[in-house]
Amino acid sequence: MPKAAVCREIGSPLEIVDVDLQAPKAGEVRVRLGASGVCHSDLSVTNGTLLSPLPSVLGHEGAGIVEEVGEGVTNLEPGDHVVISWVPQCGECYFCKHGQGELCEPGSAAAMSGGLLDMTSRFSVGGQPLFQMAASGTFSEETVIPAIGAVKIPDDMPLTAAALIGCGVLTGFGAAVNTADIVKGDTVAVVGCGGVGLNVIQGARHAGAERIIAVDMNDGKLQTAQKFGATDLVNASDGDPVAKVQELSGGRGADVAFEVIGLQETIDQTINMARRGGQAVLVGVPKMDVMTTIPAALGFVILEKQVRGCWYGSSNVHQDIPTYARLYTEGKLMLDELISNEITLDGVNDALANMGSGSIARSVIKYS
Ligand code: PAD
Ligand code: ZN
Repeated sequence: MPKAAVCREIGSPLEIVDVDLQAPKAGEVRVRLGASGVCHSDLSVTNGTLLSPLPSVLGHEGAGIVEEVGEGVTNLEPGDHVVISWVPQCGECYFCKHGQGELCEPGSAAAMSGGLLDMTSRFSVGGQPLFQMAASGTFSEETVIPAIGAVKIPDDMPLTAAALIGCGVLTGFGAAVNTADIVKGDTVAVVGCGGVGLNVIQGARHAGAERIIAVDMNDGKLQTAQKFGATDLVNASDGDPVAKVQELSGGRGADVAFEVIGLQETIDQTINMARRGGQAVLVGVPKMDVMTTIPAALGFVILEKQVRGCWYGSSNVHQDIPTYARLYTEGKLMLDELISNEITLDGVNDALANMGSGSIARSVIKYS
């Protein structure tokens, strides 16, 4: 019986309990988790910002080893090391065929349902079914997921580092290299320098941005941002961050500005930080009733600004996960540096509570 962290209702701490896990059905695999990162989206489920069916095994940023494969699975075998994709990508639907695997039709439906591709979950406790967050459920020693949601990585890659690829890197790095059109020499602003924002920063550097302005309210987060490639640091509590970014970019604003928090105020700031003709990329997931208040004519039409939503870094996980594993091996992707805290599953509630602390980039649960 695997031990798992279950969110029963909004506002309550996660319960650490032994759960029942069904065997993989056709097209599914059972994965023994090596590690799982703790992402702000997990916290957002616990406080009701992100709507997800409950009760549920949370966690969606994981890596592990395949233990068992269901009928018809040909792409994986027991012993394979994998990163879990929280949008399983089928490669065959309209969106996958149009280069937008992050919007995969069956994968998105599964992720939203709290189950797998047939919309049912494999977890239960005392006979009561438990949903699994985003077709994953990585706050568990073991999980069952669709085989198309498990992407093979080299056996010698540490699973703690690999886990971070599953959400923070695919989303953050992907926002910079896939969603945005950064060109060499660009000035970029990144608003929010947590686990995802730090990956936007390293992605922007990889894409050739010359100036990377990190904006946060916490000096500890800004210091970490500098290690990941930020060239200028703006503490948003010290005055208007929009004016500061404009001042740092010759009065023009940033070629590309990223919002990586999920608040109305910072979304508006980010759109205002983008230069005329520039891009604002929205990564942070706000509460469902949050509206942006930017005027249509001056905000978008006359200044010709583009606003792009970014889901899962516009990633093709089957291509991008192996690429990120390779970049890590080549020393071109900082993953170990993202891990500020290795914890056990029992420490997950503390990790969620401490997410705002300046010394934390990512807490990572390490399973034995
Ligand atoms: P995090 O909590 O690690 O980082 C958030 C950062 O924002 C912290 O460094 C805070 O100090 C900073 N911050 C908070 N308020 C302000 C403010 N007013 N001004 C400036 N800085 C501030 O979160 P994370 O990096 O794990 O996640 C960030 C967001 O991205 C969150 O909304 C999460 O749900 C979302 C996300 N989106 C996707 C996607 O596909 N779009 C995927 C994964 C996560
Ligand atoms: Zn996440």
